[in-house]
Amino acid sequence: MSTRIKHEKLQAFVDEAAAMCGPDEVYVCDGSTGEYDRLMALMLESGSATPLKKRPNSVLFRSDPSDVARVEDRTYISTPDRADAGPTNNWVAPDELKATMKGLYRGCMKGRTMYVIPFSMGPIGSPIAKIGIEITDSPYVVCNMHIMTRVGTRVLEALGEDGEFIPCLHSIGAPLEPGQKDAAWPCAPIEKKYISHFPDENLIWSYGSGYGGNALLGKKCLALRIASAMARKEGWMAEHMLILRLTSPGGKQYHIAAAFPSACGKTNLAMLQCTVEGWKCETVGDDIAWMKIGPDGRLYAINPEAGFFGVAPGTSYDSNPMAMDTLHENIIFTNCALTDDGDIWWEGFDGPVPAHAIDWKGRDWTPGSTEVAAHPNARFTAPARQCPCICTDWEKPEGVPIDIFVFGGRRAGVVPLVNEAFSWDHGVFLGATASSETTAANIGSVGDLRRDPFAMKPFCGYNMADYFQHWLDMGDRLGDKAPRIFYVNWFRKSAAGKFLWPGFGENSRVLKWMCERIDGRAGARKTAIGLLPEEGALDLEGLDVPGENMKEILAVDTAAWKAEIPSLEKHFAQFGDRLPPRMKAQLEGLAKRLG
Ligand code: SAT
Ligand code: MN
Repeated sequence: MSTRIKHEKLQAFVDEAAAMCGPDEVYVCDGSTGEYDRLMALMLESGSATPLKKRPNSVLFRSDPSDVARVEDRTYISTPDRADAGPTNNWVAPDELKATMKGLYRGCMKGRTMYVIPFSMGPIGSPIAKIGIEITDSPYVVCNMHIMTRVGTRVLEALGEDGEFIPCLHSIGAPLEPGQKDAAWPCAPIEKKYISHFPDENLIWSYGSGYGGNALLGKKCLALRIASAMARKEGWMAEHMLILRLTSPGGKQYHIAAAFPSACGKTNLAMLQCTVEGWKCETVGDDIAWMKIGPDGRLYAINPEAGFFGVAPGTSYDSNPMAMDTLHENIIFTNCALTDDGDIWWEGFDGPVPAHAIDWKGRDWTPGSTEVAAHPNARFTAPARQCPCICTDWEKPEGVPIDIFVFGGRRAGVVPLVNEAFSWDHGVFLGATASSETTAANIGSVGDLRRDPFAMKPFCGYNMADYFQHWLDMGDRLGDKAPRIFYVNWFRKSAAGKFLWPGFGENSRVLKWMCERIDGRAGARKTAIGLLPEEGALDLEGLDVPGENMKEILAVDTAAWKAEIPSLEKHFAQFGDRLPPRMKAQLEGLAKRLG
């Protein structure tokens, strides 16, 4: 039984979508376990999902080989004025894009059910939360949304008869003719995929893909691209950041929000196991932070999501035991390999490599094969509440007060282990110029230097230069209550190509220094690029890192930094005169300090 809608505007959205897409049926989701089980049973029966004997209530999906990740070059920020999307976004005029997409949407749900998913990003009723309505023809999307967001009747109740919602329309773009057999993973070819955002109308239209951020519209589309544009208008922040709580041996809590480009260990940091004596880390969120200034003038953050959509390959008891212990039951795996005893497997999994498996394309796989068993972007969808180190306050409606912002990237050279910004403006400059070397997870040659400002390049729903200005404005409003800003690089390598810093749990030593800086208890030395830990200020007790390594990763190589200036100038030049003068002043200041 479909739930009844009592909201006129919502009913109109549903009616219009149904008239355009032409589904056989319309079903409004109630968010119940029964609903999840029914849809999952259908997908198990059709063969699009495979049950996993080893993990209760868990399944494996294999996507179409053409539909395995976000499609950035088919992702659009559609504003009436192209300049408002800025140089880092793809743009098509709203009228043109809508006309094209309406053509694709016409009759696209033929032979399928249209699901209406009321969802809340953030705990229902939180002053920071927002409600979205996703319309989709994919039961896989419905089940994933059940895990990743709060879904169903309780959201409709919160919406009432005239509450505000963000309409999100999604279709896999694969209508079914009568008698036509469905594909295991129906989707449209790449040239018909569109992930479109209309920030002026708070509207999302997605067509042709069933995978991750292309299809689970609450995540990157709503919680980052549309939310970032709303946040600017409304004076808050929507950031691509993990949130964690550190507690000192004395019981003092510190909250950290951190942004990293992909393949820099963000999920691992979110679930950090502290190696420094007496310190404890808890996870609030692993991907997105929504932050508002609270009544006391401090910045409060919520995790708008309810689950983790994590990269599977490389996740192990070595790299992230807390993630592994989240995955025992109630999980949707996508594009992982299947073992003969009914478990999942991926490259980097603990223990021996299976002698035989079924790879992500459904073929026999044996060790030594030239191809990987799990797709490099294979994923797990897991309820956050199952994480053993989930913070007791992770669903607190008012959020947690942020003390520290961290930016970072993967750099073999130049960038030291950690430095602290001199000021808010300098911190914004560090975020705006964040750089990382590409890995196998990115397109392009491995080791290329990329600038990914605030790790938001693929996710900022408006002109990135205006986004820098928004950060400056937020700092002005926060004044002396603003979080302190740090920049880290866990990935320094020796000339011989060996990592100089052990990373993982040992990164807690660096976080401890940050907390002590806040409290005025740890020393720093002023350098041209920022404030670095003074000799002896980093707690290295019980850590076996050679002194010369520490010296190298805490040194500032003036010549190497000077050589970065042209790349920084080029990066800023793309924003033309929209670049805030305060950012330009920061770059000039750096050049001057370097001499
Ligand atoms: O596929 S998602 O966009 O949800 C995940 C990611 O690419 O970071
Ligand atoms: Mn992300």
